[in-house]
Amino acid sequence: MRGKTVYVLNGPNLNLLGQRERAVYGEATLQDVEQRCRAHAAGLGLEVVFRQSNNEGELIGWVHEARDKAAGIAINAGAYTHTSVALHDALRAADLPSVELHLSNVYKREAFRHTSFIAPVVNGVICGFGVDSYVLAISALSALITASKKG
Ligand code: CA2
Repeated sequence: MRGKTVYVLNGPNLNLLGQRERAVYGEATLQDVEQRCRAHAAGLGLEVVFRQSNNEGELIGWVHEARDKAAGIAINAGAYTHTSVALHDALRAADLPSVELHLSNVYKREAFRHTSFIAPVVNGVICGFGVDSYVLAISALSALITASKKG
């Protein structure tokens, strides 16, 4: 049901979580992240559609789909965060409550990760808390959805 569904979208290379670069991204696999998201969302009365793609166009298609099927979007766009005008345009057009999130604190890292093409078109950004960034993003999304229903 649209009003209770949130899309949690994951961009390129996040399928490798828990397998490589554990010092940067932690031990959890993407499947572990999905389970954490589902459990946390259930406690808030929300259902999760959880997806990952290495393809920019597929991510954009899911943002379009969310417009009709979801109450909000949490997105870790991976490296597309720092490059994608197309994702910026899609999120702006979706016009849903939305949160950008990152596992790592991108501001402690290379300068090219300090720019987000997505941040200007989402409600807020969460980064640097590992898998908890997903949990925090879902909590924020839940509050945004509740507030948008009242408005
Ligand atoms: O910190 C994040 O969540 C990022 O979105 C992760 C992206 C990175 O490009 C962003 O700047 C910050 C990279 C995801 C790649 O994930 C990997 C996981 C394991 C091994 C290799 C890559």
